[in-house]
Amino acid sequence: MTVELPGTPREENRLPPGQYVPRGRPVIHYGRVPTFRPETWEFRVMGATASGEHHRFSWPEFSELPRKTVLADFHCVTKFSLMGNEWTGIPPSVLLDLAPPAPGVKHVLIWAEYGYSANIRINDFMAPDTLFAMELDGKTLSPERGYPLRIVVPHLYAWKSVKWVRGVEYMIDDRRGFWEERGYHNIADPWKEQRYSYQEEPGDGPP
Ligand SMILES: Nc1nc2c(c(=O)[nH]1)N[C@H]1C(S)=C(S)[C@@H](COP(=O)(O)O)O[C@H]1N2
Ligand SMILES: [Mo]
Repeated sequence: MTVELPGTPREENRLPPGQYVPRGRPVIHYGRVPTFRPETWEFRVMGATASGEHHRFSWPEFSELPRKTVLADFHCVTKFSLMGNEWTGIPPSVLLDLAPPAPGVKHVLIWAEYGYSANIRINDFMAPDTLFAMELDGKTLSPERGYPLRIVVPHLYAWKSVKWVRGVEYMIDDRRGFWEERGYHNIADPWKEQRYSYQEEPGDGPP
């Protein structure tokens, strides 16, 4: 399904350099699809919180938070882009109000099942298109797309859009996540083609 909003440029004009629109809608991830167990699932807010305490949300607590819908494209570093996705979920601003970071927090590590993680800057976390998504195109996420919860950070390469999210860690000093430790760019802006860590400039990432 392609959604065209008034004022939204045509798909061809929304493609970052080096990207293409594939046939079909690829699903990719490292490892297995986890099983969701609502009784034991919890969302944790760790690291440098304002209170110094960690926060925990059960599935009923987390899933009742207010939702919004975002229309966005998403770009995998392997060069395919998925255009016009309508994500519905909880904006990070809601979480930042309930579980605020300490002053000085500049980075967030997003944690998932099996220890997958991705780091983003706090400004990318707070960006208006970033969302803890529970629905795609009006339907509950499928297991392989991240059910019950994934983050989408559509303005960065899609490895940062962590599926099966279980928590966030607020960080004063940056630390690399799963792919950022394995040669991928710390920031990952597709419009600047920030694909690999060898492209990083001083200040783009931790030493
Ligand atoms: N937990 C987890 N999230 C993940 C990944 C992964 O391996 N594990 N792969 C990432 C990559 S590289 C991409 S391109 C997107 C793919 O999302 P999709 O399967 O919905 O197309 O998920 C991202 N999120
Ligand atoms: Mo990817």
